[in-house]
Amino acid sequence: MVINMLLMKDIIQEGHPTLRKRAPEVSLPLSVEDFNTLKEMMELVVNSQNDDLAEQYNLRSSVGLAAPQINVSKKMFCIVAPDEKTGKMYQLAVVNPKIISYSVEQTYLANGEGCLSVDEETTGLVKRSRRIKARVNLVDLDTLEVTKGIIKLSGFPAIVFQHEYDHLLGVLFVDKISESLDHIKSLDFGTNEL
Ligand code: UDB
Ligand code: ZN
Repeated sequence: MVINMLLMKDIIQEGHPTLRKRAPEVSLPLSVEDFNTLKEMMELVVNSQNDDLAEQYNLRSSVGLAAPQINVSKKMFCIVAPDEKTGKMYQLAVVNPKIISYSVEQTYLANGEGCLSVDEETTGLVKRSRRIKARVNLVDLDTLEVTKGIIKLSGFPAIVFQHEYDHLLGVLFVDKISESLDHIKSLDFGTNEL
């Protein structure tokens, strides 16, 4: 029996004060409550990439979700996003991330970014670092294990990571929109469909 499935109605929208707060760190070891929250967030993102479930529950095909977006002001997020070169899926449940280095080289999604917490029509070009290195706690949602580590990401997964990380700082992509980024090599990666 499905008890607690997150839906689009559970995602708060621009204008809600929680989206503008700097989220406090999650206390470790992870509480059962925080673990369950992460698991529900991951389930929504995974379900949103399933055509049948997306249609049934009216889900926007999503690549990431940060806890403040469901009105939980804590430093945690989920990512389910492909490497645009290899197609390899990165599925990450992240707690207390800290980006420790940013490549000088920048990039942006040629089709622009959107956000689950911003109305669907709003998109814009956002400059991001092409590669990042972050200190993270990765949560295994099957075993409850939390592993401290350093991850390096590049391309699309790095863009998603930076977008979700911004949510933990109270920053939205609309704060960062540029008119033209013609001087930077873009990541033009299909349409905005998975
Ligand atoms: C998304 N999806 O999930 F370039 F295969 C967006 C929405 C807001 C349009 C649903 C998305 O960008 N999908 C996508 C894009 C591609 C290629 C592809 C699929 N988010 C997550 C979000 O709002 N998290 O807070 C917005 C993304 C914009 C850039 C990174 C995250
Ligand atoms: Zn977002």
